[in-house]
Amino acid sequence: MVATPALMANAIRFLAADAVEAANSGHPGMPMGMADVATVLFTRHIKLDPARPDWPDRDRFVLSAGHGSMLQYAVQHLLGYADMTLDQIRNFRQLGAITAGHPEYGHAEGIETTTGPLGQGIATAVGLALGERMMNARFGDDLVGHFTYVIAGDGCLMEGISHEAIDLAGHLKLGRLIVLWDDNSISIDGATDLSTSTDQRTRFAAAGWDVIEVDGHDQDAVDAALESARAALDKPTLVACKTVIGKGAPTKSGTAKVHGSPLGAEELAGARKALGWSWGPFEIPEEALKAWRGAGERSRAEREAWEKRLAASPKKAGFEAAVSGALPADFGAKLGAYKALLLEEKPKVATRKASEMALTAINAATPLTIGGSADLTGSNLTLTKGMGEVKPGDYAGRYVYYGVREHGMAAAMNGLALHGGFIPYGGTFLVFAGYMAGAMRLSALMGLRVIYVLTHDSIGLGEDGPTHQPVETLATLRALPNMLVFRPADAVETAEAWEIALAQKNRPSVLALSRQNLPLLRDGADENLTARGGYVLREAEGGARDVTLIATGSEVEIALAGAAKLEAEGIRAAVVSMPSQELFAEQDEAWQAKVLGSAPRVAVEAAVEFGWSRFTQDSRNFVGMKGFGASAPAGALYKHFGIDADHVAARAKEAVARRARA
Ligand SMILES: Cc1ncc(C[n+]2csc(CCOP(=O)(O)OP(=O)(O)O)c2C)c(N)n1
Ligand SMILES: [Mg+2]
Repeated sequence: MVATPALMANAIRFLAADAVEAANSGHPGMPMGMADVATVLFTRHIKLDPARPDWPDRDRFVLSAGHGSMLQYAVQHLLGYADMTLDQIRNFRQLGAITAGHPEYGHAEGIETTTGPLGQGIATAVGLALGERMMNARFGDDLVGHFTYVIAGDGCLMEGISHEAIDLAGHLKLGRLIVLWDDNSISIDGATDLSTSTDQRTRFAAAGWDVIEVDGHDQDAVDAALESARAALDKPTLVACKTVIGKGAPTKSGTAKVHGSPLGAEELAGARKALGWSWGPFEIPEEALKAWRGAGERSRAEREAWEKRLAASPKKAGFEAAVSGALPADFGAKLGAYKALLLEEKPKVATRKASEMALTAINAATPLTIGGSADLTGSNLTLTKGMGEVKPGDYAGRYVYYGVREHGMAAAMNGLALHGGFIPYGGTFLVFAGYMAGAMRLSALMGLRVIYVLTHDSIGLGEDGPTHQPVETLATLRALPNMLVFRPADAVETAEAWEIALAQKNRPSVLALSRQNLPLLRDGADENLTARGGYVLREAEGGARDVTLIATGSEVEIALAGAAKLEAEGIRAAVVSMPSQELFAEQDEAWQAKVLGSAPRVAVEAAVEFGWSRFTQDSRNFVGMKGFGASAPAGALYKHFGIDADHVAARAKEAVARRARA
């Protein structure tokens, strides 16, 4: 017997519903509603080979509606991904299983990105689709030509980030991006008309998308829609799939009740009856499994032909190097030469300028870096000569004008990093990290090499005032696991921070950079001291330390001035530059003890104290901000908020006196 398309879709429905039932938690509604659409997509259109899940020219699939994770796991099992066993599905949502509550990048083959925070998937997919076009521009149609498919729900389209993503994708004419919208008019609180009246079709069309509407349970209609979406390559396509959430559940389908809880034994039995499914939990009829596995082999010949083309291609070495993400062998030497030049020339520049100088060397030394900014190119100094702009329909350039879309930019950078072939970096003001927090969190959770160039890093930006002056931002970023935060003090530390960020395989970085000029403080660059996180920049003279001053970025200069004042009064002060708390925390105890010393410690940073006590062990030992900044020239603000050599010396003396009394 040959499996009907309906039977194949029901295999998804019951794997999902039974797994949710077994876990006693999860979301059956979405997989049951989108089972027909997924069956068409995965058995008739998508190009992938479960035997080679990392085939670089595979189509990318993103389950933006990540709560419907069981749809993805069911499909992967049915297609024949070796790691997605029936046991894994039986253990849905259990500790140690690859079938987590939401799809987690790195847990199972075929999961191209972590989703769950609604809207992230569709926005990440923009980066995946852009990465495809950019790789195509570099390596040609022979090696690169794939689609990015997204399943998004009502929630994804309500999220603000979807606006940025849709707008950017439409503008860039990402014609190989196809979004399948689970248009079921239901979210958690009930019908979507409780909270939205937007005509999504008009919205997407206005952003430059093709829009197709289809009955999401008519498999042939979905097939025809995908056929035409794939043929129209000049614009991205939205396929609005009208579906019934929880399709098949006799009393709960079409309602919010089926969104996020197990059906319950009675309802599940009713669904079996309604859909004519006579098999038990986790049982798949042989003909359905056979048909699915056959579908899983659909693209094998294409993959083999692609491998032959790669083997014969003159671009093979370049392609493989790009996909590996490795920096060229001479990269370190080139950056070393640049650092040596800094020591000769001793430039007094803002660290944002130092970053631009470093990028000039970096972008010439590797083709992998892709720059960009959320409409602050001239402020972030992220564009270097000759990068060329990424334009609609022309993707050969290396610089993306992301527009005023910080969150969309961060998610797109995640997509570029996930796609492979690129090291994305992008700029905005440090204070707007809050606007992209959702995507930055996913960079860190997924362990992606994405580099955030965040300038105007304190009250030092001056006149723009407190809306633009970060005070809490460094602390929030430092609290984010797996994110490296750098606040370099001069041009050498800035170059070192770039070198470390680029060398990371499994974590993103933030470079917090000053608007104001800073002197060159380092007199050597043989060892990358920023890699130590913190180091003694200036040891106390003439005997053991009385106090250790710890500072970052623009305040290292101030700490040095404070140390000089103290010295004049006979108090021996060492100055520690700590460009990265995370890297310092990773050093061995001996290094940490040597750097921090046993004398009282005072931290100096033009931000809130939060987090510094773990190094100073006394929250009073701090010179920095207590609240928001103000609008005035930078010099006046530093004076007004008491971040200067006098206050550093005063706090240090208090700390020394307290220690003496103790
Ligand atoms: C950013 C974010 N906010 C809230 C949630 C919690 N949440 C999960 S699913 C959902 C409703 C989604 O509705 P829809 O996309 O229509 O999914 P459906 O109910 O149709 O499956 C919400 C609010 C989330 N996962 N992410
Ligand atoms: Mg919905």
